Amino acid sequence: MPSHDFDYDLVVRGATLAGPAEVFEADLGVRDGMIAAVGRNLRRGAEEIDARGMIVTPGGLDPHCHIEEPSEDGGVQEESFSSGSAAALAGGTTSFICFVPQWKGHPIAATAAGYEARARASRADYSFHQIITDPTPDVLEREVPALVARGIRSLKVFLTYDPLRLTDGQFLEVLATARRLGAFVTVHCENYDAIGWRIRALLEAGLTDPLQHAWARPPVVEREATHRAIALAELVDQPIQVFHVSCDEAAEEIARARARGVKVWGETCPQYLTLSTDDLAKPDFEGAKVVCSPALRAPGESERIWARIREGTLDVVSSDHCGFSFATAKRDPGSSGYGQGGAKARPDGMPAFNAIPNGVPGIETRLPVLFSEGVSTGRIDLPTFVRLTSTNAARLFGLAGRKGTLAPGADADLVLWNPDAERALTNSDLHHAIDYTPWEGMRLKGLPTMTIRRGEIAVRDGQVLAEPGSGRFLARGPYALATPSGRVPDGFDAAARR
Ligand code: DUC
Ligand code: ZN
Ligand code: ZN
Repeated sequence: MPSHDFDYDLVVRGATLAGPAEVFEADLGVRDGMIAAVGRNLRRGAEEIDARGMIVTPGGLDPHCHIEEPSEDGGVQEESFSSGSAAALAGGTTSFICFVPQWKGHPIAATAAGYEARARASRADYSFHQIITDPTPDVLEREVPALVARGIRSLKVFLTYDPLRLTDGQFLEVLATARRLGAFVTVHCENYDAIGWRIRALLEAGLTDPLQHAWARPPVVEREATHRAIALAELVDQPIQVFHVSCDEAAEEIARARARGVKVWGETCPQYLTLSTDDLAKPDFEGAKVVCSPALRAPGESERIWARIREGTLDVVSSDHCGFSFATAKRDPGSSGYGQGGAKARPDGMPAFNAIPNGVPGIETRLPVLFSEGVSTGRIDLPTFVRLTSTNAARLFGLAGRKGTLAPGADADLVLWNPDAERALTNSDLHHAIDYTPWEGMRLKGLPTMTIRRGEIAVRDGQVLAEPGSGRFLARGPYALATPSGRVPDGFDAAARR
């Protein structure tokens, strides 16, 4: 509580405030961890921050990151909740949503409690998407409703990856379950059989380099699965988000569906906005650093993704943070479920492209790279940056009003930016547990100088002050965006009868 001498616990004074709709000069007053007032000449706070010359945005909400995920063989990703959340905060992200795994043949309960216990070490606020790999009647009728009741209100399905993928029939059952429960569904869209077929042919031809990861899963593979996922969601009348759109062809499917009124949204990631197959083609296995799925695309494709952002088809930029160190895990074909088609070693001992664990680390660099490449270059304006990095994810995942806004009543999650500061990005400055960044050496213009999480200074000048365990679980209740549109073919609602 503020003492009687002060009206606020904290006042951020004289900043340029950048919200989702406008940019304006004002002071911002914080009380009890929440934004209490926005206006000129606010009365005194117990703590005052002189933010003249700075831009203040809402704290980032990263709705797609893989942190400390266990693999079925007993391993665990090296990025812990402590290191991953320190990295998030240092890069201006104050909350994130990560994934509770499920193994085929096992109930959700076999993984959920252990994973949720690990997450309590987070320094940033967090929530979960539940991955569904084995939608048995017990999972759909008993376990998922119990999760939704506890505030875990989004499901994630994969249409590819050996241990994770669902058939179309299973996907339909998940969509129908989500609809009944008012949950939201996110989808990894790539065609499993097409990728397997291409992988076998490439390996038979002796083509095993990291670049061939992209050859195994060209845009048509993503476009087909995006089209199919949307069509099945339309059939059920269940809102979905297509994760990590990498190419214009897939974005086009989303734009067409939205034009006919389907409740579908699209996400992309900094890697698809800034990197390309040129990075995958780097010699000495360096290309493995950017093996992720969907794959990086040809140079030039990223400008089309920027254009899809500006037209509003893609309205979230997540990190899809999924770190595997270059010296260890990226060379270990057994170290992740994120691979396909068996573990093949090459004569030089390195894994063939299909056995390299998929993923890039980016939870700390997401906002600075997007600010520099988006705002500082003039590709997007500040409100668009805010919507892409926090507001739209909050709307999609049931956190609107609480996260992603500078309005009174929201959590006081703030990032102070120096728009003129410049620095070359280098991994030794980052806080994640991974031994490289795909953006090594990139010149950044516009840097976060302070991150405030629920009114407390969590990071100042690169030093993380928030303690492990200080993050809070974000339970999510029902919300309108996740409700169906009311349109089903022939007026026959198959999902309502399940
Ligand atoms: N893609 C990745 O690159 N890594 C994790 C999962 C995914 O879908
Ligand atoms: Zn994915
Ligand atoms: Zn992912």
